[in-house]
Amino acid sequence: MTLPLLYTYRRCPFAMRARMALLQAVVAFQAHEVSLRDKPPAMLALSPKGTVPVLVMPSGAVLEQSLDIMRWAFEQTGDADHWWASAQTAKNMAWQQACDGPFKHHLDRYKYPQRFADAMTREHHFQQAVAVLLGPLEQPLHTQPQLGGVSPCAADIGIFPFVRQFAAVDPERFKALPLPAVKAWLAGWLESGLFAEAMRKPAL
Ligand SMILES: N[C@@H](CCC(=O)N[C@@H](CS)C(=O)NCC(=O)O)C(=O)O
Repeated sequence: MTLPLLYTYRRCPFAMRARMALLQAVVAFQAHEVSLRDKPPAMLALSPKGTVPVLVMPSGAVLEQSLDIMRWAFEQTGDADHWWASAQTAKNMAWQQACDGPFKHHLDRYKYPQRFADAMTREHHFQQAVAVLLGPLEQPLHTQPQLGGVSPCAADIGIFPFVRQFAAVDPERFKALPLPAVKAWLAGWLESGLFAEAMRKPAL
């Protein structure tokens, strides 16, 4: 094995952000698309927790958290464009934590209500997802196009795949939200070349 090997799942937002960081940093890697229902034994042997993404270095070292893979990717080029550094401000770290913590919690229960024994309604989780992340994000994205400022940073690609997932549950409902800056930011990322490249179907 000469290139780092990324165990990935195309539609997983954690894996999307890892792939986008590797592509943005122009770090060559080999991708292994996995089935979450039938995970490769080689991946489970290296990372028994069984989530993707997992990055295996030629040295055998393993990174099994998407944010660690992103940091590693940007470090390989000395973070030349400051994508990682700009994501490490107190504000951007707080956005990332709000995304991965409370927003993801409500997103999962809004998207997959049947998977959770939950006393709260789907509507509650929709409203809370807006309250903990999307509503508050409107203000910074109203004054600057990206969380990185004029240019994007790792927080932009770290967060938008989850907002994409939220929007896709009920696109009409998302479209009706009074959050023009968040919607424009998401639309920009969905149309970006980086996202298109990260979502390219693996060759069969
Ligand atoms: N904290 C992990 C979370 C990764 C994660 O939860 N990935 C999901 C897919 S989106 C997964 O692999 N779930 C395991 C499964 O569904 O069996 C990270 O940031 O990489």
